[in-house]
Amino acid sequence: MKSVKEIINCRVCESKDLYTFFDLGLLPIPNGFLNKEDLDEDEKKFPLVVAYCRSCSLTQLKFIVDPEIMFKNYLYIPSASQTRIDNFRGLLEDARRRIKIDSSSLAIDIGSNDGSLLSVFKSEGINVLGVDPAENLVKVATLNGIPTMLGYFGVEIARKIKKQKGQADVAYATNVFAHISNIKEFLTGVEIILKDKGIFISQFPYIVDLLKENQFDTIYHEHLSYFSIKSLLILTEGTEMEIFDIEHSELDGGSVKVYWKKKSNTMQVVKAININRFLREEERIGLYDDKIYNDFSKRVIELKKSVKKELLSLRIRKKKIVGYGAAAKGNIMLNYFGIGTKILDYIVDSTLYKQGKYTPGTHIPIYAEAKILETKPDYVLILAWNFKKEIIKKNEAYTKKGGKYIVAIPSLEII
Ligand code: JHZ
Ligand code: ZN
Repeated sequence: MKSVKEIINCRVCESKDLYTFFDLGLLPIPNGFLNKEDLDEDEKKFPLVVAYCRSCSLTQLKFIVDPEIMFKNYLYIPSASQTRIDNFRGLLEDARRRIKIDSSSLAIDIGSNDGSLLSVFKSEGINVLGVDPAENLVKVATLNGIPTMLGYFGVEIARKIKKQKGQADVAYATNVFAHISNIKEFLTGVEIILKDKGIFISQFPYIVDLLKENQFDTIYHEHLSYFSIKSLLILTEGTEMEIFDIEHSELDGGSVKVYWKKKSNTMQVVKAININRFLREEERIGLYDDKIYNDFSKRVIELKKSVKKELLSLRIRKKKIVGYGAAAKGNIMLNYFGIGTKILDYIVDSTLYKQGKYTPGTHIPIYAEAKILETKPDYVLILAWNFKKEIIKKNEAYTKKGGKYIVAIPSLEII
């Protein structure tokens, strides 16, 4: 694939009626952390433009970057955040409430990263298998005892799994559904790896929360699609899979857990009630009209001005500010707002792989979390705002010494 491809037809319904509502400009890929020796080199930047399909209501990127550039060597790991690990435990319980899972069951995680979700299953004696395209993470997961296949999930790898490992009782895709270009082929793959009575659970940030809470920084090159429930239902029409339940979750500032089964599976389900509730709410807030998208863009432009103004005024008063959480979304905020080393001295992050590196585009150095107490900055800008609670709780010692926090999403707040 060429390094960037323009999208003309909607990924779900093929319509050309894509309404571009927000353009963040040219940005580096959000997990493209740099080594010191790379800092003088020309960094690749890619367009970040988002559009809404007026026909099926799928929000999607107008330009997609070659996945090999983004995922081959991947520095994001879910296990760096306790809240995420807790959510993984919940996902096992979610499955258990719907099907029988025991030591004869197989759980497959698509986009299994370092194997964190499957570790929960393994610790309970359940058979596991991961699939992930990141060479570095497949090595880590395998070393941790989580068997993991290297590759992008689709029909081909699904056939291989079915032949070599058998079919799954439960399959997951957490924060990976949005990353898939050929989503129909992906669902065909899911159908292949599932037992007839098996279920598939996908979890991803929900477009309604994104728009309502000004979460513009979760729009980035990795996230090709921002699903509404309506668009998901249209997607399933041409596949062998169907949705039988949906739940909202607080994770990542608002995400949805979508439960799927094979159309041929006649198990008893709650289906219509929950799904219709989501559809009614989408209709009520105007998710199928341009206005909500235009209003969002206007608010984000205002947010950019107010946050930048506040940070600059603190710097003029010689206040020391640092960042917390070198999240992908953090890199979008820093680049789009134009926050660099003149504003932030450094960023801390619990991910070992990110420490010692520099943020893409803005070149801010990343250290371990302990640096906050060593240097006692006046303000900490929480870039991983989705984990605000966990971060503030963990840093009581800093707060006790008079440390303050700044959060920019959903709106500017000083704590
Ligand atoms: P976090 C990733 O985005 C990438 P990111 C991906 N594309 C996706 O879809 C989303 O996740 C959901 C650090 N941290 O998880 C760890 C601390 O240092 O919000 C992480 O680097 N101390 C797959 O990167 C970052 O913050 C802490 O106490 O935006 C959080 O990144 C905690 C809680 C976190 O995902
Ligand atoms: Zn569409």
